[in-house]
Amino acid sequence: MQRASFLLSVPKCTMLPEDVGREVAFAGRSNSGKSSSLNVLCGQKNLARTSRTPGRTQHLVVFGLAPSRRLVDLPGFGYAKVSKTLRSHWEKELPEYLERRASLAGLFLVMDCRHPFKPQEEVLTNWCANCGVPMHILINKIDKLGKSQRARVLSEVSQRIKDLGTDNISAQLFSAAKHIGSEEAWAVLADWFSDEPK
Ligand SMILES: Nc1nc2c(ncn2[C@@H]2O[C@H](COP(=O)(O)OP(=O)(O)OP(=O)(O)O)[C@@H](O)[C@H]2O)c(=O)[nH]1
Ligand SMILES: [Mg+2]
Repeated sequence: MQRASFLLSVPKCTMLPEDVGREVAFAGRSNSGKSSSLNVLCGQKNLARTSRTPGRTQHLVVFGLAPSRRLVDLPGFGYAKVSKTLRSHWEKELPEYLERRASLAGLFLVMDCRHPFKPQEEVLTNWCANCGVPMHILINKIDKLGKSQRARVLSEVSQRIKDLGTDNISAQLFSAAKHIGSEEAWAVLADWFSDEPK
């Protein structure tokens, strides 16, 4: 992960690198901390660009880890102020990426712990449950919560997953700001990127 380096940034799935090997994508609402989480897990401060202003990541941004192993930082969804044209572009492009990308080994869904499971997050989670694409939820920004609130949000999210009756979705508490939860997340990535058959 520490050797991750920027490969390319593209507005369309058709411009992505060849669809071989394995890829893990970071998805979630705008401003949930996708780019920050990716940086923390790669141990590099400024690998993916982050910002206080939602709508920062506007392309599919691809980072290479090793030959045929990639991370993809996806544009966030749910940000009303992004132009209508850009929003409708991503509403088409994101499903295209999720449905067509054969090398997609799994999705990291980065959620803000203060309001988990907004409608689009629900849609994405249901989609993964139905298609069997592995999903790992980072319940991010837990530095904003006290101990009992952390436990409550984890149990709420775990219950939602249980209700879906699937075993390809998992969740954990995380804080990109305070570097909490990296070991658990690395273990998931190591599993998804391993050479074992999918
Ligand atoms: N307190 C706190 N702030 C965080 C955490 N993770 C990210 N942030 C802040 O949240 C804001 C958004 O972070 P980004 O990583 O740019 O979010 P993103 O999901 O990539 O956003 P888009 O690219 O716009 O979709 C920044 O101001 C980060 O510093 C966290 O764990 N705790
Ligand atoms: Mg981003």
